[in-house]
Amino acid sequence: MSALIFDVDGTLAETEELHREAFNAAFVDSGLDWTWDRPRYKALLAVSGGKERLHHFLDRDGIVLPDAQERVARLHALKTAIYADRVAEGRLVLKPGVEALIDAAEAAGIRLAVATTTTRANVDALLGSAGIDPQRFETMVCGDAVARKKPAPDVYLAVLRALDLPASACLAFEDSWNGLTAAKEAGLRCVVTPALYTADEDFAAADLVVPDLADTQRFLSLVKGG
Ligand code: XBP
Ligand code: MG
Repeated sequence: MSALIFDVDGTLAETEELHREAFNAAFVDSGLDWTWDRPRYKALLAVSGGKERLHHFLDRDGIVLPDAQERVARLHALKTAIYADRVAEGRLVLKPGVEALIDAAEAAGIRLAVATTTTRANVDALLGSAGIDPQRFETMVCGDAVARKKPAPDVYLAVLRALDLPASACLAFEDSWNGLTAAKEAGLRCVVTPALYTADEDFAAADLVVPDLADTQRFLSLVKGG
């Protein structure tokens, strides 16, 4: 048996501009005069996880927020709701080759999984808007389910445990250095499709760097008979 393990943001779809838009909308709705433009968001993306990114922003900019833990959690919940609404409006499309690869893997009896830093709500919103049943993924491990987010390997190790498969029987798909590092530290081979905010990152550790996932048979051949 073998499996494909997908990252979400930047891999299934180009999502980070919509995340940035949702963060900024949450700031406005919360009466905060913060704005994350593209250069600032690019720098903040070094930290995976929306809540961790907010705390990093506060620390980096020396912003002291009373009850910061609670305020950040509330702010992130609002951002997540705004993001899900905008995804439901059809603002995102899957990246080239993603749906065909999912279909072909299933037809070949290759199992599917998700290993992401974002929330399950965001994954369901994206898959729902793309008309893909989340149940097609045998297991999904999302950011808050593990102690350490990417680049730590925790989400990938949790997926391998859930699949009861060795890393050698699986193939990971990522878009960022954080994600690639997490996959490699879990012992996985990893295909990288760089995204808008990650195109200039270091992918030397990747097993393959391709512009998109259109070459379905190439990826399936890497895990067939696994
Ligand atoms: C990318 C991330 C996430 C998103 C924002 O996740 O680091 O934090 O930027 O989503 P992935 P949240 O592992 O799928 O590339 O605000 O829900 O964290
Ligand atoms: Mg990603």
